[in-house]
Amino acid sequence: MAKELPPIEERSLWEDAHKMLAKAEKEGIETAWDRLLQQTPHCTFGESGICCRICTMGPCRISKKAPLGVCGADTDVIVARNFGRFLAGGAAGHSDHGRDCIEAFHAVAHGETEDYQIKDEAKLRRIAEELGIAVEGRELLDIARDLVEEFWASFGSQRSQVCFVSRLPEKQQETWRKLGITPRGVDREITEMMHRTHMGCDNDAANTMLHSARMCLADGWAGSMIATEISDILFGTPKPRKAQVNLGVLKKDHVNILVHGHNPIVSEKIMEAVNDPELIALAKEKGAAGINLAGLCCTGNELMMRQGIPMAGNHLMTELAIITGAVELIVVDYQCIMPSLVQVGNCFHTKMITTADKARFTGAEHVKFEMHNGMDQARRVVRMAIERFPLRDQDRVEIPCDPVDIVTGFSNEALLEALGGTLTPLIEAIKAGKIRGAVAIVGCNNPKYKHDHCNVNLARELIKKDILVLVTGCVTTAAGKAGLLVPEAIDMAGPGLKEICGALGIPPVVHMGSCVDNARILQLAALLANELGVTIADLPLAASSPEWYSEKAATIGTYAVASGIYTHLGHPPNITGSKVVTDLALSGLDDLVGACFGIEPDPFKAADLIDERIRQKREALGLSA
Ligand code: SF4
Ligand code: MSK
Repeated sequence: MAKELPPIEERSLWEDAHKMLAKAEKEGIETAWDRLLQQTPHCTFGESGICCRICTMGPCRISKKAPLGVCGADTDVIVARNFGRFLAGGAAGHSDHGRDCIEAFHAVAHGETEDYQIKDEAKLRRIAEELGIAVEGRELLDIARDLVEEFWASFGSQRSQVCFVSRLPEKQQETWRKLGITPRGVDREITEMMHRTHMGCDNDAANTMLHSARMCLADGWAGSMIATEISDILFGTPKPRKAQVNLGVLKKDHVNILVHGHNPIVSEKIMEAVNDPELIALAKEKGAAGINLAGLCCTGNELMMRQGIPMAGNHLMTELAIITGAVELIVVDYQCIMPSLVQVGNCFHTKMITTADKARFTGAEHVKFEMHNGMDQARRVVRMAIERFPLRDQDRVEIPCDPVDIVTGFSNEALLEALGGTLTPLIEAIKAGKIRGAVAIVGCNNPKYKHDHCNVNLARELIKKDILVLVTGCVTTAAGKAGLLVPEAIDMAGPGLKEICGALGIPPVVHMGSCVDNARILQLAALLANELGVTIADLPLAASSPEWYSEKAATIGTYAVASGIYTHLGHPPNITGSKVVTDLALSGLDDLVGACFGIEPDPFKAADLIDERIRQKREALGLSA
């Protein structure tokens, strides 16, 4: 890492980012790139995972001179424990989001709220039936109450497996049983990870890694999957719709409100409140032309997928969105919200509102959202935003570009509908080699990379190779800004993908949702495997998180691998200090679950790596490479 900041053009791929970084420099506002430089070089013990802080006989740092911690733990044990706890953070994040969704569903099912309703009754009945709950002749809320209990059971330790493991091919379930990695309960696996990694428990790196797989599977096949299914039931299952992305979605003459975080429970209510005629009239009284709502990160993805609300930016654009000077208020729930947003907001008139007791920020105002008061609190927050409009200094406002059009909303239900109600056309296209495979590009930004360079170029390279790309999380905005999320993007695809997507009228890069919605991709993989009578590991699929930063992204990668999906990462987690853990991640897991991680920072080389994996899977299925 250089000792000085790279030129602005080298920090991000995008014009809107360049302009806001220049504005930040001119106005003396610090951003993540400045702080990264201050933190560079990073601690090499931390980077390779060989610093242990698990007890107060330490902290212990492993070196040639001191190869063991005070307790005798070696580098493999220390790395495996650190990595296990890192993954536990990610699993807890997604799954606690899932828990909040169950609580909301519980409140609706028990008639404890009027602010939230069931929007997709058919989906509720379908999932209940799938999980063995009687639906015939029963009231909807009766079924909902049973489904709530079924979901709760996947969080504790009442069951031998979490509910959606049943979606997997039997052969794959058998592999998990033999390896002892069938997830039993979300909370159980996370708690057990904390227990195992206490001093004096699991002192066998491979064994700790296997439990990591089990815990992450609990997230993928329960915590996250439940979050997605309930969000669809309560707010509607996404359907293809148009939307727009980048900082150009902010409006100079409107009150601008940004929603940031992950859970749609808050943002859906904010969306309803901005459409309240009384509040619109109040905004006009204050001199604005209206109220404009835009999203950031995954709350943005949730609102964009279901409601077509525009997306202002992904992870590294969150500070830059405020630097436009046009944002009255940013309302957040949890995860991926930089604490610096309070300070950046203080450089302008921008107020930050927190809504969850588990994610409060010093300097922000707290407006607690609960099931019984969501709508009232949303109106209160929107009113606060309107009151701030007269405080805006219009001379400091810069909206740096025009928005880019995208198409979003590809839930599995919507994909199936586009395919005519069955997977057969997709399977035929795969067999014929017109679609050679599919890759989910997911995850974040990280200022250690040129912002979105890897996300975009990997997607571009893969579609050229007739590989369908599915995106979620912050990669979505990157793909959207690059013009990849519209049907016309087929002109950038290889001939086979162009033909199939052209016939279906879908983009070659398909937006499937937020971080928790990676569960949609797991489900799609299981549907394909079941249809073909193979396991997920046999399919020509891969995943990638080129610019990842978060614990959650590592957890997603681990559940993808443990589910049989080869997963590329732009950089390794902090595990390189252990040969045992690194070898397991990069190859050993392949023998156990049929997939492993691959590391490659260059998106062009990564595309070749993934392409080669897909070629091997196709050949093993007896298909042309
Ligand atoms: Fe050191 Fe062992 Fe304590 Fe870790 S658990 S800090 S290696 S003594
Ligand atoms: S928000 S986890 S930066 S994708 Fe889901 Fe974006 Fe990564 Fe957060």
